[in-house]
Amino acid sequence: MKKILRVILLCSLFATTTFAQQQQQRQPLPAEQEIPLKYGADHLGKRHDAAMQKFRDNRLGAFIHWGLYAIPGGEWNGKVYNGAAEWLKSWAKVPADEWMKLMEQWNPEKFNAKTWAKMAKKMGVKYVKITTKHHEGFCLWPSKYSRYTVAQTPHKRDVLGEMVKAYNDEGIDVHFYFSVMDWSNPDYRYDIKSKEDEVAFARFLEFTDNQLKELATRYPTVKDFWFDGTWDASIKKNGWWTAHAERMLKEMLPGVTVNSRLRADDYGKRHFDSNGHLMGDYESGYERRLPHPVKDLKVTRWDWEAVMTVPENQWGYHKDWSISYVKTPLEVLERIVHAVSMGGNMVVNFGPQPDGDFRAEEKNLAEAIGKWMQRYGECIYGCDYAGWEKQSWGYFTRKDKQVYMVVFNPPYSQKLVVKTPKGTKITKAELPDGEEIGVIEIARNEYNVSMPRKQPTEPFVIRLQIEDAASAADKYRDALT
Ligand code: JFZ
Repeated sequence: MKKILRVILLCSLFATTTFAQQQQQRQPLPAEQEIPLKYGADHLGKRHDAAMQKFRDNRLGAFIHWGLYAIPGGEWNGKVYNGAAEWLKSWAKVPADEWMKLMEQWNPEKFNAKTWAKMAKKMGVKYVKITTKHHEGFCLWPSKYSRYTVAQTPHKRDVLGEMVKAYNDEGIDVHFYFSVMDWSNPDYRYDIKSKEDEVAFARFLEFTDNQLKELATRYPTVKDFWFDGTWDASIKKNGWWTAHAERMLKEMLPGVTVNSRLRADDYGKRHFDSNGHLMGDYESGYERRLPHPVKDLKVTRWDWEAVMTVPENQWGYHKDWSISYVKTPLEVLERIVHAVSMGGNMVVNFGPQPDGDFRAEEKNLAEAIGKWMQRYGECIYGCDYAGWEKQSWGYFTRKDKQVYMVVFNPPYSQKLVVKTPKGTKITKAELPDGEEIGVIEIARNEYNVSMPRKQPTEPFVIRLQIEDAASAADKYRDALT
């Protein structure tokens, strides 16, 4: 008997150590075991300053992918390419000088930044990310460091400047997308294999610094830089530059936020440094996909932002959307809620037409999302991960003492099951307009919330008022065993 007990004791000890070890592996290394890094994370943990809080509270954003690629719209020499339209130059192997002839056709006669800003406002987005320069190299601002800018087109206008002003006038924050990889610059290198590469790439990084400084100086209200095109070996071998670019922008623009995709550390490790710390201010790896709402809860430890296309994979304007599945407004909405329920932001992409107008599908989408946000936006803006167990009817979000149930799949039982964490009590359930909703406690930390009296015809929100019940008397007694 004693022997059996000893075996059990040993086994359970063994089990606890391995579990503890596993837990430790998923956390960053203890400080004394960390590798010294010159170009690792520039701060540890979430930022809590006002600018970062604003970034986080905004929650819903729009992406604008606009450039020369909008003109061919996925078609080159009579052939339609199914790949992302903004990559057409690469799919159709068009040389840079030939591609840049598209500048002669850049004349978006219907472009009106104020109309765009009104559309964004109506959609309920709190910020807009704009492609200042995509991989093709065409600049939406009159950069003095490049020959390929809006200023050298028949249209001539600084469309970026007009957008910044119009969005800001509507109270919408502007974020800049910037591709480091630049197909128009002969100094760009995919890798560094010779002295010549090194010299050319050093020139290229100086050019990039100049463009970044120019953007920060011309448009000082910019709130964020979202870097892209940073995956090549040339950048990974120059991690120092990514750390420098982050610091330079932060010195020029106090409070500015920078995405993790910019960064590489001393060893070329990207997004998370060699010690497991997130670089930049928020993780930007979720692209056209989202973390699993139960298995991937680790993402709630850092800030993150997902970006999403409406068709499967088109960012820039593509003339034929029938080549892939196009998400419905309800599907887009569910992804927005999904992201916020896990402490992330969601950015919905738009690819404006070459004439400066938006395609009908995008206008409809913006309107449908806006209508819902108008009614239920309180479960999105300023909300965060609630820490409550996921239920199959939908998602939880939280703001202070309010937990929002966002119901996408009401059950046949008409009872919405809610399980609260230990010590938390629901004191009231109501619709956003104040109509009270029945809620009964059916077991310890388990409730049935009723459906609204009027059967909803769209995803809806129930606001729960909560209380830490630590002080309240516990009416349930465990049986003595
Ligand atoms: C990049 C671009 O190449 C694309 O054209 C678009 O601008 C998009 C927003 O960003 O594409 C990527 C970049 C990174 C990943 C996927 C697509 N990624 O990390 O999964």
